[in-house]
Amino acid sequence: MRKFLQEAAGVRPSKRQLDWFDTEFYAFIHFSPNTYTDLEWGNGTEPESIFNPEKLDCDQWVEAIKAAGMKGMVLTAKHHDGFCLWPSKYTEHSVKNSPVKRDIVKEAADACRRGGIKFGFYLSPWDRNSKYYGTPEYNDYFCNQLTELLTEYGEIFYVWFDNACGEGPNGKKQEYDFPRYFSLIRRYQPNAVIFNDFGPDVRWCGNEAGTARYAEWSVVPSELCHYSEVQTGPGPLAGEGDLSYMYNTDQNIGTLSNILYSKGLVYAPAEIDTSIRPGWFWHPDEQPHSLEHLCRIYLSSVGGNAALNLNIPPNRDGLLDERDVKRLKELGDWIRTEFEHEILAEVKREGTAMQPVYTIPLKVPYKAIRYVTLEEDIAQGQRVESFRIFVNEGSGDKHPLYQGTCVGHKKICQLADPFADQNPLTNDMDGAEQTLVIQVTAARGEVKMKNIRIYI
Ligand code: FUL
Repeated sequence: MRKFLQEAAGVRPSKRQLDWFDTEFYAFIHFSPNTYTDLEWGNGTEPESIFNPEKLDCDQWVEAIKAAGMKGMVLTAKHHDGFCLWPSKYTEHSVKNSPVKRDIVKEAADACRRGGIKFGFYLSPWDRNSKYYGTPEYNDYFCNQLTELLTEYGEIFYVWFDNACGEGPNGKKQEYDFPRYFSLIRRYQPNAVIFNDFGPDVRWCGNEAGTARYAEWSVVPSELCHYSEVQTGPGPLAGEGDLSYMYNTDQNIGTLSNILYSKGLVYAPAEIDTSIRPGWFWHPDEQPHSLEHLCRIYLSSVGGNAALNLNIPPNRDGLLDERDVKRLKELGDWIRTEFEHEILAEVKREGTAMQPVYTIPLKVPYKAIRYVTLEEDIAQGQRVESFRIFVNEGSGDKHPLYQGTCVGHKKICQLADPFADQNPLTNDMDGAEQTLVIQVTAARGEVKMKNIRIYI
C-alpha cells in the first residue's frame, strides 16, 4: 500500500503538459458550413459555395480572445462535415472551392502569432464527406491532412481529436488509427499536447456544460486513458476487482478508493470545454451566456486543477459576434479585477511532510479575503488529497473558512461568493489578532506547495 502511494505521488507531467497547464485559458473556434446552415453536425453534402465569410478578420478574433485573458486558440480545421478551412491537396471539399478562397488556418495561425497567443487545431476523425470514410484508406487520407496541418502552419501547441461519431446502426464504421496519428504529431510538433477522450496528454472532463469535478485529479487510472504512459505498478487491490466500468463521466476517477483497484496510473489532466453560447457553432437565435455563468465556470475550471477551452463561434461574416466580444471583455475585466489585489504575506510551514500546516499572520481582517489560491509543484507530482482553511483568533478560537480536496496546478478557494449580496461566512472580528491557517489533512506523499496567494 505504502509503495503504491509513493508511486502515485511520483506520477509526473511531461514538459509539454506543464506548458499547456500554464496556458490555463484558451479559445475554441467552431467555424464551418454549419455556420451557414444553422446545424451543429453537418452531413457533408453542403455545397462549398455557401461558405462565404465576406468580412473575415482573424485579427478581430485574436483581439477579443486576448481581452478575455485567454492565451491560445484552437480552430476547427475540419469538423464532422469534412469541410477543410485550409486548401488541402487531398480533397475538393474545402475553402479553395468556396467563394472566400482564403486559407483560414493560415490566417488564424498568423493572427495568433501577431497577437502573441498560441495556435492549435481541432481535426475531426469523423468525416461525413470523404469517400474513403469507412475503408482502411481513410487513415492515409487523415494522416495526409494531419501532416499538412502539422508542417505548414508553424508552431502548434495543441491538437484536439474528437471521438464523436454519429453514424447510425447502418452507417459507415471507421477504425481510427490513433497511435499512427499521435506518432505524426510527436514527429512534427514534439511540443504539442494531444487531446483525446482516452489521453495521451489531455483528457475530457466528461461534459460540455463547463462543470469540473469537485476533485479533478490529473493522476488517473490507465483504464480510463489507455493512450497515456503508465507510470506506476498496479494498485494493492488490482487483483480484487477491476475498473472496466469506468467512463469519463464517473465522478471519482482519481480518488484513492478508485485508484487502489487500478492496473496502473497515468498523468492525464482534464480540460473543461464549453461554449459561450448554447451551441458550438454560431446560430442567429442564440445569445451568449451571462457573465456570472462564465465567471463561475472560470473559477471552477482554471481554479479546479483543469484548463478552460471556451468556444466563441464566428458568425456568417467571419467575425466574432459583437455580443460575444462584449462578454469576453467583461469576463477579462472581471478576472483582472478579482485577482488584482494580492496581499503579500509571510507563510510559515509547520506540521509534517504529508500533513503540513501553513500559518499566515493577517494584517487585514480575514473577512476582507476573497480568494486563497494554492498551487502544488506539479512537476514533482500531485499529492494533496484534502485540506482545510480556517482563521485563528488570538483567543484560540478557530473559524472554519473552507474545506477542499485536491489542489494540483491551481486551486482557487473562494472565501466569499463574488455574486452573493451577503457573504454568509463573514463575522466581525476587526481589531483582533488573526492568523490564516491552511492545513493539509491528507496527502499521498511529501507535500510540495509552490505558491500560496491571498487576494482581497
Ligand atoms: C463534440 C462534437 O460532436 C461537437 O460538435 C463539438 O465539436 C465538440 C467540441 O465536440 O464531440
